[in-house]
Parts: sequence; structure tokens; C-alpha cells
Amino acid sequence: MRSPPIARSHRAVAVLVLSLAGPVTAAPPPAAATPAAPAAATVRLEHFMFGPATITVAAGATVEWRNLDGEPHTVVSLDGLFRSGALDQGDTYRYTFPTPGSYRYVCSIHPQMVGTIVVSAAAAAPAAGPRG
Ligand SMILES: [Cu+2]
Repeated sequence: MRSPPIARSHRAVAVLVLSLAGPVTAAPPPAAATPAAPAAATVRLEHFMFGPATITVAAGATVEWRNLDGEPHTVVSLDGLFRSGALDQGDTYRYTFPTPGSYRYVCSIHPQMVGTIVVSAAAAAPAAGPRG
């Protein structure tokens, strides 16, 4: 005589699933890759100027540039630290500044457009006001 193998294997599977379910749900999932951090500050490219021309952010902050002009602009670090492509109207470019310092940049298409990002030591610059 042979015992019914199917019933036995179903039961084994059920036990296996239950034993797996507990630990899996209990363990905290690893932190997912964080989505792009919100920009700490935004610089507008408007009327062939960077506005504000100089801003100060805390180390580690991300700055976003947004071109509002109908003409393309770029954001090019004089130190070679960062370099955007041509930004058409509405385009944005972001760079994160990990290290305190003063970073000058220009629009490579319109070199009279100059700006400076001052990066202060990380200890919490106050957040910018309400956004939006
Ligand atoms: Cu420009």
C-alpha cells in the first residue's frame, strides 16, 4: 500500500509558508533608495540673470536652477565642479554641494550671467520659507 503523497506535500508547503511569513513581515525592510532630495534652494534663470545671484545653503544641500527665459541657458561652475547642459525654458538642473566653500558659476552662452553659491558648514541653515 502506498500513502497519499499529495496530501503530505501540501501540508508541508503550508507549514513552510507560515514559517516564512512571520520573520519576513517582522523584519524592517531595508531603506529604499531615497528619491531625489528636495532642493534646498532654487535659482531662477530669468531676464538673462541668475536670481538670486548669490545664495547661501548648508553643506549637503541641493540647489536647483530653473530656466524661465525663452532662451537657453547653462549653469557652469568656474571650478569645473558642475556643468549643466543647455536648459530650455522650464528645464531644471540640480547639483548637491557637499563641501563648504564659495562656488562661482556662469552661463556659458551668456558669460555676463554670473552667480555664486555659498555653502556653509552643515550645521543647519534655517530652511527656506514655505515653498510653492
Ligand atoms: Cu544664458
